[in-house]
Amino acid sequence: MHDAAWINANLATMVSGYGIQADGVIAVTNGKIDWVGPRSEWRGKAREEHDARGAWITPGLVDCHTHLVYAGNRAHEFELRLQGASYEEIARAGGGIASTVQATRAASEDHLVHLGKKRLQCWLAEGATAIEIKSGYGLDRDTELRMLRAARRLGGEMTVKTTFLGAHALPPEYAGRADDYIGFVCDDVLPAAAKQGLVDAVDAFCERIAFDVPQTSRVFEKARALGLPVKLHADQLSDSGGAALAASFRALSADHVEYSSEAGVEAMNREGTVAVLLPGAFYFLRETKFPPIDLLRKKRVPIALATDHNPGSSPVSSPLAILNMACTLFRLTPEEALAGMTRHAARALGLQASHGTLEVGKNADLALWDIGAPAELAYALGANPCVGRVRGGKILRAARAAADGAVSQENR
Ligand code: DI6
Ligand code: FE
Repeated sequence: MHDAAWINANLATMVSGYGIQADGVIAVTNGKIDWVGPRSEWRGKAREEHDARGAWITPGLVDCHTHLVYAGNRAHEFELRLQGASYEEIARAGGGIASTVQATRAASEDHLVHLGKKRLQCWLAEGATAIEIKSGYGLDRDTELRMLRAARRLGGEMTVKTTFLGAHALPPEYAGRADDYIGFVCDDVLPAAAKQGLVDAVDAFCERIAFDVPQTSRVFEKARALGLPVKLHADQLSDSGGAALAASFRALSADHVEYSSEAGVEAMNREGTVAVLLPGAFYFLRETKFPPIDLLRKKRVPIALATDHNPGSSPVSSPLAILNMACTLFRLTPEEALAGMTRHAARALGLQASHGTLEVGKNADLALWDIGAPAELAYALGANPCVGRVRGGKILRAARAAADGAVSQENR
């Protein structure tokens, strides 16, 4: 006897390609998927049987790169940029990340949780069941730890993976002393955060406006010593050798990678490092340098997608909009885009054993959609078709229809 089953559903299992199972059934027990297949072969019984009424079911979306916890916003900088200032100019003039650091340092943990919860509603409404949240707007011990604790507290809403990003920017009190700041991060903040069990992975911003390769390596050496996996903001604004550096530490992912070289991409392939593309930042900063998509495809580097939600370069709170941007801006196929927010995103977080596909043994984290075909998830912009979300086998909420799915007449 299964705990629950969804019948009369079309499944995009995402095991390979879309992995389509038309008129399928998915059953769950103890929070795990324990049967997936065609209705014609379903002989099981479930304590709760849900009629999905023709809805499509995909794995819950996984957003593998966000800076969701912070205070304040940067709408004013948006206005400045529209008058001609560049993102780098604003950062060099003391705005940018530094202005969010100021606001975040002044915010209590409860307030950060409150703001985070409010933001998270958009991800919940669009079928996300897992999200990564970085620190990096504290840049001092107390605030970095506070951000990570706040991120952990958001774990009641969905699976949250926390990433320590102490090496995000140079705080004003360390102006002109980047090496000293890296020492402080490695000897003080990171060990303290790790000791309190607040860190699932370690990230850094390797860029000419942030930290160079030797500084980033020091942070990664420390992560390795603490037994923590790494990921990297790599080659976003220039070819800083970030992709190759990430790969040399067997990073879970190298993110952005617009300027990554062929050697960098080859190294990622060798070491199994996922490329995380962030079209929201590309769009918002009006970048023109495209990530090396064909090379990533050719070298068989898995391509994940994420919102990069942050107040400076990607104030995007819609995973579905990112699917669309990945196709429109980067020419990914809708199938690649959906795989990028499910299967490959799970891998970028080290969650491939439990998330990202509809397979026996994985967590019963599902999203139900009022669509006629999975390509619609990437095709339409601004019309949220999510009609249900299941986490660990439990129905969490319906965005706008019955909790067990309801597909409109025209999509049957
Ligand atoms: N790269 C980004 O795009 C964000 N951080 C990073 O390392 C920007 C963060 C911000 O501008 O607040
Ligand atoms: Fe980022």
